[in-house]
Amino acid sequence: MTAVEDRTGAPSPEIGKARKRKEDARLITGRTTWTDNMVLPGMLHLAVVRSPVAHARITNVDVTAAREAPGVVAVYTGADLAEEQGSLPCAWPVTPEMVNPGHPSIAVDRVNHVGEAVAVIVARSKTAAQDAVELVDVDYDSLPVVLDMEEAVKDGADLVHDHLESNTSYHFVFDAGEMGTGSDTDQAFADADVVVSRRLIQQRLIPAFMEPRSVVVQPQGENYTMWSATQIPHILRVMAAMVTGIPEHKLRVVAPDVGGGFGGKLQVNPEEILCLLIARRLGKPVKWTETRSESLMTAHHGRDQIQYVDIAADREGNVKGLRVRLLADMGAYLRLITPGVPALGAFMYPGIYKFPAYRFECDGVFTNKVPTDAYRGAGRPEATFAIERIMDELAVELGMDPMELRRKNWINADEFPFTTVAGLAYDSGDYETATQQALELLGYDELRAEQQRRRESGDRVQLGIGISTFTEMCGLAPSRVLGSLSFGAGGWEHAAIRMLPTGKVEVVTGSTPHGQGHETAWSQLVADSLGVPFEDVEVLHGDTAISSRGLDTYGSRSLVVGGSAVVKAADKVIAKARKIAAHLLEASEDDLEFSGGRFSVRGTPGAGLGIQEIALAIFAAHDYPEGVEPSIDAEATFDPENFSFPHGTHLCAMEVDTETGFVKIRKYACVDDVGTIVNPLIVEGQVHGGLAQGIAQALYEEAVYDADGNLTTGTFVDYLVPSAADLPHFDTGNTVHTAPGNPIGAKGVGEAGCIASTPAVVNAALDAVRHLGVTDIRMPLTPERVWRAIHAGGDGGDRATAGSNAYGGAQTETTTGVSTEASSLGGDR
Ligand code: MCN
Repeated sequence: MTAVEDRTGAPSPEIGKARKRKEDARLITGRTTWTDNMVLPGMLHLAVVRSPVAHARITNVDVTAAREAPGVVAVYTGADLAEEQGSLPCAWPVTPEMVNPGHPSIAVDRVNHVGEAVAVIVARSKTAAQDAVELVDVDYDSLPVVLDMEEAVKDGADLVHDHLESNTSYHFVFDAGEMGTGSDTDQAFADADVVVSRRLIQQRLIPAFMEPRSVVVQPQGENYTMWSATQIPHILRVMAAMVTGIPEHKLRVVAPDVGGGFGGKLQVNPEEILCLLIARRLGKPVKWTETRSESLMTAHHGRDQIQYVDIAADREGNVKGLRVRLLADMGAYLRLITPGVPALGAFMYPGIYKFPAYRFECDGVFTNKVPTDAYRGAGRPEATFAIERIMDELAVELGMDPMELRRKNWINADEFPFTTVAGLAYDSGDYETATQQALELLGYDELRAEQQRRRESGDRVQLGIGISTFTEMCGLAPSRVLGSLSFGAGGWEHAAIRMLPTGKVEVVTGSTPHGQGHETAWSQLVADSLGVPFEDVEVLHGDTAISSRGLDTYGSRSLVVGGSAVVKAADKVIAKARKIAAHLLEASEDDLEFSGGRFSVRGTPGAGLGIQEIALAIFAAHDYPEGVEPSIDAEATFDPENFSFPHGTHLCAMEVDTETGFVKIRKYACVDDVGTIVNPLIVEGQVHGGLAQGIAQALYEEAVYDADGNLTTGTFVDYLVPSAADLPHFDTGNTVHTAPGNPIGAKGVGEAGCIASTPAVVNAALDAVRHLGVTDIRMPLTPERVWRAIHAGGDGGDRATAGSNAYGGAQTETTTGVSTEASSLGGDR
């Protein structure tokens, strides 16, 4: 029985039904309006002149030729817009001392990464604008390029922002001993029998959403409408109003159907602000749509951290302490939540284990690269990778089975709710049951036997099994908690439900789907809550003129927070309809039962009224009770008390060809617990999508810069986003432990697969070749790296750049020369 059934007492025919998504027909047949499809009378087109150098003073920008080019209406430089452009916002000052250098939408006198805007062309056609880009002549006076974080934090290092004292933006610390959630970490390490230390690399990734970023701004007198392929129309409206000074009530932001975001569209983009400024100046509609190369080069990137991880344990395998030190690459500027990403991860490093002591430190470091920011999981994949990798390393050190080590240390089912050493109260779950099911799905015992046979026979193809038993914090979330973490916004969500005269239902949500299928899932929630047919529900979203309040979609928060607001609004609708029904049925409200969309009088089976009939009656409003307004609608805002904590066990069986370094996922099995499942088809799809991205980090994707700060993976030829054909079949399953913190009982699923899968894949590869002396392989596990790790030791080294992709080509240059030696920053081995 689900929490929703508990709540209404009514049968729940929709919750749990694998409905096909109602939005898909228009999306997959192209019968929708993407932002770039918008055509407005007199609309002008923007193209951006971008810096080809990573760090330089701008000494001159000559736009004369561009201004005279055919079709060009105007050309603006940073100097032209300096007075009005303000600074792009950073909404997460993780420490009071955090240094934020500010971020102009268009560079004025210096550039700090390749791709930064230095001029913008406005023309009557897109091609005219793009052609004129070539005619802008910019003189740069080069400055030293800072790329390597370990170098950047040293005394005397070259500076990204030379008016600052160092390249460190902030130093964030969570010390469980000081916070009172754990014991003294240094003491725990001093007392431990065994300490294992690793330096792990979270490579830089690029959110490769299908629809490129695109924005159209239409000025109408003092009013502006902005259409943008964004995940955050509500937040964008607030931020854009603050940056440009356009009054918030004069600015409408619309996110039409949006083709994916993965965190990459959780941003206030320079081009969104430029479109507003230029539309205001010219009084004409303007449009900007990026090319794919612009997207890869300038949309914010994800991950890019160096993790120094130490784990302490006794000889029996009881974990005693965890120490994490991070260098987190901010890139050249702090974007919307750049500094918060690693800080959010801080709370997840202990994973599902009962550590008595924990200390986390992070330096946010400026480099001359594109800023990093949210990317599916944002902080939690990095944390999960670190803990699941180091648990395996500890198991090797202790000579223990890695699953036995996990079992020995994880939180048991009867210990929930459990407050971890990081201070989070995990809500519900059962790691053992999920693990058992996953082991069966994988066929663990047979694969272990095969692994043994291959090892003994010295087979060229070795087999490994990787484990990731994970949890994550999602459903972002309680406004007070986010406030205590210095996040600039709250975590509530808003919904409104209107019963229309014909009995149809309009649902307005502050959630902003960009591929997650909210129209379908929210219809299921409302159909069950109000007892109306699924087809009678319409879900409206993504337009601040229609859904005026909302905090949008990210952090796997929409069902848990936004869906709960919908359920809460439905409760209010039922309460109001009950008053009207009691009046019309001449019965007391207390004598009415509501089930299956119908109010009936207890003890009088024939007497009843459907909620959809009541909607028509109240529209006519000929007969309704005193003190009741003649409408059936309601609004609700839901702000949960806690995050939700999905968990699961992910297992990967991996074949490694020891002669070529090629790896192949033989089998992938996972069992996830996301509480009440509203739509199993959507949940499975979300898990599949997340797995694709998590596996892609492990095996394929990496943003690489050369020594001058040029992105050498600026096309999909070099930045390897896997297709379905590159991925294995996934054997998925679920356990259900409802979340006590929301009326649906749900936990988020949007990021789970991405968070869990990366360490499972890397652990599998290592498990296959560990007997050959390999202790680490750097992601992505290209054949070259795997081969090098097997035959030359280390972690396979930096990725080749020029003239190469991950699957071969000449290695003519390496990235930033980061040492591949094990760290000396952690405890002793
Ligand atoms: N769901 C469900 N039962 C559950 C949990 C979720 O039926 N117990 C359904 C929900 O109703 C919703 C979907 O699964 O339709 C995802 O719900 P949720 O976990 O609440 O996540 P959000 O809707 O908040 O989506 C955000 C999440 C994130 S953070 C990223 S990144 C991501 C993701 O979703 N980006 C995506 N999935 C994506 N999917 C697509 N197609 N495109 C993206 O850009």
